[in-house]
Amino acid sequence: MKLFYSLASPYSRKTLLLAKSLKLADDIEVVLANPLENDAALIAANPLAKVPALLMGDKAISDSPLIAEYLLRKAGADRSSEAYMRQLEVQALADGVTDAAVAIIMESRRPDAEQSALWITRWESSIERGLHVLESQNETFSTGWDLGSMAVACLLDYLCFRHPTLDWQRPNPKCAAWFAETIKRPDMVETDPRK
Ligand SMILES: N[C@@H](CCC(=O)N[C@@H](CS)C(=O)NCC(=O)O)C(=O)O
Repeated sequence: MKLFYSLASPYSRKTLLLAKSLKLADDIEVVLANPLENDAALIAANPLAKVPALLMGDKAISDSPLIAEYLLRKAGADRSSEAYMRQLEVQALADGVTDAAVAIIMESRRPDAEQSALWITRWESSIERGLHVLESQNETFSTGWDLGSMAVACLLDYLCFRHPTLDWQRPNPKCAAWFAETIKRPDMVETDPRK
């Protein structure tokens, strides 16, 4: 399997963390791709030209929750439990907050006159509200290392990496305390986007 991957992409990182935790990483060749350069091999795997995309022979799938589902199924993980449903809920929320954080960065790269203050404010509000819910539901991801906690860890490190002036820690102390420990995990260190 080939995983089209960008170091800076929190969605890519989540799929690689999951592959590692499922002991599937040795079956995966990580192919670095910059989606904004319209890499032909990436586009052949994903017409949306986004990472991550997982290529298996002549078949490819994209969108990190779908790739995660494929990896979990391949590993024979139990996906029928209520606990797994919670993981999917946490992933959906964390990915949604990540979408808003990525959108602000993309918007900031447009010429000043073309940037939308209205959309940036909406995305900032989504981040604030989403983090507030993660903080209030922190027990749903903070006791293990699963798809939900990986999505939250990738989100929080993306905020540190790309939004260094956003003080998300002070209003969300439980998330901050969990993240301070989680970021030391060897797999988080190995997938650090700053490398
Ligand atoms: N929902 C997708 C989002 C993937 C995504 O937006 N990836 C970004 C990189 S962080 C990308 O490839 N952006 C390129 C673009 O939007 O053209 C997923 O979970 O995989």
